[in-house]
Amino acid sequence: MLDAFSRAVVAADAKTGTLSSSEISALRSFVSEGNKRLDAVNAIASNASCIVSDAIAGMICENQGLIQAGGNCYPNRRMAACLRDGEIVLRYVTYALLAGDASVLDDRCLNGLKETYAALGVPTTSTARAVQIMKASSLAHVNDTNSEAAGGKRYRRMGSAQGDCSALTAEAASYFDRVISALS
Ligand SMILES: CCC1=C(C)/C(=C/C2=NC(=C\c3[nH]c(/C=C4\NC(=O)[C@H](C)[C@H]4CC)c(C)c3CCC(=O)O)/C(CCC(=O)O)=C2C)NC1=O
Repeated sequence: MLDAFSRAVVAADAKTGTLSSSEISALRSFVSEGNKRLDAVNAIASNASCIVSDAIAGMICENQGLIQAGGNCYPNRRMAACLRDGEIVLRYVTYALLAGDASVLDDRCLNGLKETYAALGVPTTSTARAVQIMKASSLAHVNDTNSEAAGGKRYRRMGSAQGDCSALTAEAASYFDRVISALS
């Protein structure tokens, strides 16, 4: 498992070289933008159960066969496994975002997941849909663009300092996309 720092060390060592000035400057901005990153991780982690349950509910709402006999969220044992998998995926996305590196997500969550799902008959298109909804809702929490109209009683504004979060948002989005492409 690597993070932004150990990734730079491994890359430099592979070239038998010292860290280049561009690598150092990338790490300098990783540090100087660190609070923003922590706010983003917190925005996702502290809303995780809402993000997961909303995404799985949305996925089922769009495809109700999942909770009928023969569907992969039926009976409750499978529904519970599905909710748990949503939590696992979101948790590893937050780890990757914290570390600034996808390796923890790849090695500990995605490696072999497609094969496991194939063996168990878990539909990957539905899983991908749930991950897509988790992505939309997580990015809304990171940017505080979630609306009271969509959130209802559960609406929660993070109220973090406002600023340019475009790079961080794109990075977070890439981890969700990585999950979707690992399954397809
Ligand atoms: C640390 C990383 C890690 C991951 C990622 C993981 C996933 C994982 N999900 C599983 C099952 C499962 N996963 C689902 C998920 C779903 N079914 C659906 O219809 C939906 C599309 C979807 C939810 C979005 C279901 C229903 C099962 C149980 C399948 C069965 O037993 O028939 C299993 C088989 C063992 C078990 O049931 O616990 C694994 C290993 N386990 C891990 O340890």
